[in-house]
Amino acid sequence: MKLYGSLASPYVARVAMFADLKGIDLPMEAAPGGLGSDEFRRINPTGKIPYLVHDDVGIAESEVICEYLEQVYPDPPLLPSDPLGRAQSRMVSRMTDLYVAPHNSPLMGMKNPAHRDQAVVDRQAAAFAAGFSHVAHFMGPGPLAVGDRPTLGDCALAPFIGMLKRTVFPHFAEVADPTVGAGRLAEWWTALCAHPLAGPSIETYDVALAEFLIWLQERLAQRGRGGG
Ligand SMILES: N[C@@H](CCC(=O)N[C@@H](CS)C(=O)NCC(=O)O)C(=O)O
Repeated sequence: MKLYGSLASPYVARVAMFADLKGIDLPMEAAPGGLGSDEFRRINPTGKIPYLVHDDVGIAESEVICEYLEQVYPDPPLLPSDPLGRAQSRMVSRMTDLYVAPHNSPLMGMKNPAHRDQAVVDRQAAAFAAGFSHVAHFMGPGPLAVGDRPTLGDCALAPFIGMLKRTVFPHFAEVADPTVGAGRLAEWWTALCAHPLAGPSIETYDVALAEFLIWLQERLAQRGRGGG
């Protein structure tokens, strides 16, 4: 079993966290030729990471990969045992993808207030607030996404929150961090970070993301100086 990806991606981090919690050693390899490259598209036609290869069969999409790992390695279970709990955990994962993840891109390039379109920032802030509210609404009993053991929903949401904590919340006061203060997402984040396996996994992702952001900044600065 091999996972194409880089841990700085929140989608790859979801799979990595899921594997960590299961105790699976999942070897990771960078996408040959880079994301979206012709070379990588010959392996995965979407050009995206994560991409799992098992017995020469490719599996795309982070959520599908996690569901596959759940079936191949059922212990410890990372979906609740009851159907309602399962649906709640899956909803947190799906709501993250549909109602949280897409709102980040329009803010890229607007960190500098001089390059800011306030109407776009306000629109994205409202979209984030609605997305967080949906996610919190559909969580099960706490403190984690569903109960007191991490499941699929936690693995999906945590990397996105981690990413927003580095790339959005500190730069856009309009976008409120839902894990600060009181409320369901604050309760969730505190409990997840304190979990003996989930906490270190979140930390590992944060380190990888921080390194990637430094690399990206240096690359952009180099380009700005005409370094190609
Ligand atoms: N829905 C996909 C999203 C994966 C995704 O967008 N990955 C990004 C990295 S964060 C990527 O590979 N982008 C390269 C591209 O779009 O060419 C999943 O859940 O796996």
